[in-house]
Amino acid sequence: MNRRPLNPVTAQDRTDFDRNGVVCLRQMFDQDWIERMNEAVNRVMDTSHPLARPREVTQAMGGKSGRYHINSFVWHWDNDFRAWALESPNAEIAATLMGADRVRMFYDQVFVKEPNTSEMTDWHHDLPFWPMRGNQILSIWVALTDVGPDNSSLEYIAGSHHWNKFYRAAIPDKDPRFKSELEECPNFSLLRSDPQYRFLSWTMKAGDCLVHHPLTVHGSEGNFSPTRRRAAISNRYFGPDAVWDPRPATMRVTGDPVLEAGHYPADDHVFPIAWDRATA
Ligand SMILES: O=C(O)CCC(=O)C(=O)O
Repeated sequence: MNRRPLNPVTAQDRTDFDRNGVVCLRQMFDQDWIERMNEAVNRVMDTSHPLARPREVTQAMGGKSGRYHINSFVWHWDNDFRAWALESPNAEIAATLMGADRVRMFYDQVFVKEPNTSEMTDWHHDLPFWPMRGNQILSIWVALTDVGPDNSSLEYIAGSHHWNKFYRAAIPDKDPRFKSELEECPNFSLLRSDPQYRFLSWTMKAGDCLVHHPLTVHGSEGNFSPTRRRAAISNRYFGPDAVWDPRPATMRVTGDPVLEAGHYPADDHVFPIAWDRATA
């Protein structure tokens, strides 16, 4: 399994990431990683591990077919996810795109939409969910299956990380604990013909990844393929400008770190160093 990205993250990738708030990187992970993580995802989807945090979106929404499964902070209790967080090319990709000498693991999330799953991922950006602030926080969404418009490709609004917006958190299963006074994120699915918005999405092969800024607005439609699963893992990493900001209506962090608000969260247990230029 490769430790370093199979292909270079280029200066053009960094420019695209800064400008659009998202970049698609092709084939950074070898096939062994993709096979290993697909097997791990199958295991995680049906586990009853006490630390598992499953969200069964289809079930919660009363859906009649398919399954939209989300699980978070899996690396805390699954060895394959731990290796994926700390020993795969993920962290180096994060550091390169952030321009950071050192990054820490924040958390991981599994997103699986089985064939014939109509539940969408509502348009949102990530930062309002998190007890964290900063510009150097990003997500690497790695496709574990081929993904296209029919099976729920992830879509972005280019440049939305520069809008100076902080939309209300929106969870696909509409969990009321995330309600807040913040402005609601528009449903951009209804605004596709509005020329002021540039929609970005990619047809992806398993092993391609999307890297996005925490304020880039994104979402995905259902998986309307009758045969093709869509599975991805999103790993989030942060760099030196991140600060702990435990606001109301933000997610609980597995491990329940006790940290000082307004400071860099240097907790080696909950947020271990995943990549350091000095030792890489
Ligand atoms: O896979 C999806 O539909 C949602 C992914 C997402 O919102 C994320 O990785 O931040």
